[in-house]
This record gives sequence, C-alpha cells and structure tokens, in this order.
Amino acid sequence: MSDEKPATPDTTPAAAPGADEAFDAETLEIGRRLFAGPAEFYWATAKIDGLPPMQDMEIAFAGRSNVGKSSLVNALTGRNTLARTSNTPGRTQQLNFFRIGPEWGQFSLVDMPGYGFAAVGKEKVAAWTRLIQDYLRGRASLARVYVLIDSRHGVKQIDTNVLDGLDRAAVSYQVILTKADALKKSELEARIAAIRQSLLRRPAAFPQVLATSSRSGAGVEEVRAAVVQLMRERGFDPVPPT
Ligand SMILES: Nc1nc2c(ncn2[C@@H]2O[C@H](COP(=O)(O)OP(=O)(O)O)[C@@H](O)[C@H]2O)c(=O)[nH]1
Ligand SMILES: [Mg+2]
Repeated sequence: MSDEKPATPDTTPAAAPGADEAFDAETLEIGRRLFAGPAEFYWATAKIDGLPPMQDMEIAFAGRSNVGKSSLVNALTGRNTLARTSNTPGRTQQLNFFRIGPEWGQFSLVDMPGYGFAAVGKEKVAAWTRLIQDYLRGRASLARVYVLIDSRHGVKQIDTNVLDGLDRAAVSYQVILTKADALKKSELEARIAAIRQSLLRRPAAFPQVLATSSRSGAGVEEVRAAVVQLMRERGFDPVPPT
C-alpha cells in the first residue's frame, strides 16, 4: 500500500450542494422537464400599478447587479437569450416576467432589477426600493424570492439590507450562491456553512443554501428541483403525463 496522500479536496472543482441537500431522482426529473418546457418573456414593468394579473405560483430572482442572475435564468431554462446577460451592470431596472413550464406545471418567474450598482444615483435606488417593497408586500401569488449571492464575495451589506427587508415583509426567501466554479470546494463549503448559520436567525429564510454555476451547470438541476418542491408545498403539484 502506498502512503501517498489522496488528492486534497482543494483541488476538486467546486460542485453541487452537500449530500444532505440531495433531491430524489423523481423530483430532479420533474424539474428537468418543467424547465425544458416552454419559457417565454411576457411582461415588464417599472411601476407597481403595471404588474400583470396574478395567476398560480410566482417565484422571483433578486441579487446585486452582476451576481449572475440572467445567466442563471438562462441556465435553468436552457435558453441562451431568455434573460439578457451583460457585462454592463444595472441596465435592467424593471420587473421582468417569464412564463415557464408545460401545461401540467406552469409558473411565473420574475427577474427583479439588480441592486447595488454604484453608478446608480440615490433617486434610482429609492425608486427601486419602493417598487420592490410594493411588489413584495402585495403579491399573494409570490411563493418565494431566490436571493442570489456571489460565491466569491459572500453576503455584502446591501444583501443584508435586502434580507432584512424580506424578513420584515415576511416573504419566504432562499439563498442561491452563484459562480460556484470560482471557488475551491473547501472554500465553497465554508461559504455555505457560514451563510446557513447566519440564516438561522432570519425568520423568513428557507434554511437550505443552494450553490450553482451557470458556467459548469453545477447545482442548476437542484434549483429546478427546489422549485418543484415549492410547487408541491403550495398546492401546484406538477405531475407530468405518463
Ligand atoms: N465564473 C462565472 N461567471 C459567471 C457565472 N454566471 C455569470 N457569470 C459572469 O458574471 C457576469 C454577470 O452575469 P449576468 O448573468 O449578466 O449577471 P446579472 O447582472 O446578475 O444578470 C458576466 O460577465 C457573466 O459571464 C458563473 O456561473 N461563473
Ligand atoms: Mg441581468
């Protein structure tokens, strides 16, 4: 027997969430089929009185500008151009609504305007905050907000402010780490553990932290499965025809 050490975990590329967060095969498969179905942009508004009518279940994606939100929406739906990705942060200041899924499992996905872009003036920040607060407070169909956090940077002050706002509004939310490919496995695990710990004190936080990379695809199928779970919890059980 050789006494050579196995490769250190640090050299392993960052991948999926921990084993305790695994989804069963059926849920993963339904998630895959759900997001492989139709996906289309159907509404945009920068004004709270311009929201589309509520229908079944809505989920929203929020995060700092450049966190990788558009890339993740595209990765989830397998479309390259559904949500516009760009290197110019802060360009989309609207709520963008997408209709996702086949007939047996439709829901709406809302791409929220990115926050924390330094070059955006105070006025715009105030307008953004008002729009978001009004949306979060009045939207009964909104089942969960997925708050995207850049794996490399962790939770910044501005993210903390957003999480505080979600707790105050009592809107269920869950943290999704993005760009997990940029971290070593051990770093990613430490990041997840720290965030998980900090979420324990937060009343509206869903305790599970998902780690994703739109670049490698890691964790993307788990996010799809998480949406399936959420639909089940909300009474919109997606059942594909056999
Ligand atoms: N390394 C890495 N970079 C990513 C990933 N997802 C997005 N990016 C990059 O991050 C930048 C912002 O992405 P985008 O999706 O437009 O972010 P948004 O502003 O939050 O919508 C772009 O340069 C992307 O190429 C990822 O999974 N890994
Ligand atoms: Mg974007």
